[in-house]
Amino acid sequence: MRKTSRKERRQMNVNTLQGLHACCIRAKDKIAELNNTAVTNKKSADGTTYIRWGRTVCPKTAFLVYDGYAAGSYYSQKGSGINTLCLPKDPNYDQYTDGLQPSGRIYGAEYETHARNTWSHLKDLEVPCAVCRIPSNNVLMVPGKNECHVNYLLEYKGYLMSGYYSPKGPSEYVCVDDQPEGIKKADGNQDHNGKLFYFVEGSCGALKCPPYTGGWELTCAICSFSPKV
Ligand SMILES: [Ca+2]
Ligand SMILES: [Ca+2]
Repeated sequence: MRKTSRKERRQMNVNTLQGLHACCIRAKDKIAELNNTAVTNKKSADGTTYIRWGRTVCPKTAFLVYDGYAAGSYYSQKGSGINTLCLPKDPNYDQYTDGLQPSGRIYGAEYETHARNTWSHLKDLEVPCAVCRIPSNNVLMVPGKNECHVNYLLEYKGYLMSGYYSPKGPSEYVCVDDQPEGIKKADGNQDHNGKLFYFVEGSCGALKCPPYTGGWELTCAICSFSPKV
């Protein structure tokens, strides 16, 4: 059997080292990928959730818990809940009584945006929502801003929306994503008027103008605490 020369042995060592180097790079990439997955699917109780109104997906910084239908009380009825809910698409019922009895009521939500250039195409379409989980446990909605303050990371920005200003039904202010999705109703009738989403305009007086401008639609931002250490 022929003996391997010193030159051949050196070349074999170089090949082995190159193979190990490539293997290390692949392992490093895999570890980074697994770390990223671990953060996204983190099972610890750290972190919090927020609702991304007007969208069926979460930003890349967040994990989708579920997407569903924005819903609340009927726009012209004075009762039921004041808050807006993100109803899951797969409800579970337990005990029930057919038909309507004395009760609270809940209705799907529509964009009521016909009086504007912006989003007029969404009028009467349903408002979706996505429940998003993030590792940060500190989230706030900043009304009137479409960017975040120092040490806060922008989750999404959009427009402040609420029910109609004149006393009708109860409502709250929510932040709707500035790339909204609108869902057509299954029955084809686009105008059921349940829970309604209107833009919110500033009204000068007790509201300081400037800095605010009467009649302009307010923006909003959802921001998570993310200090740069
Ligand atoms: Ca409507
Ligand atoms: Ca206006």
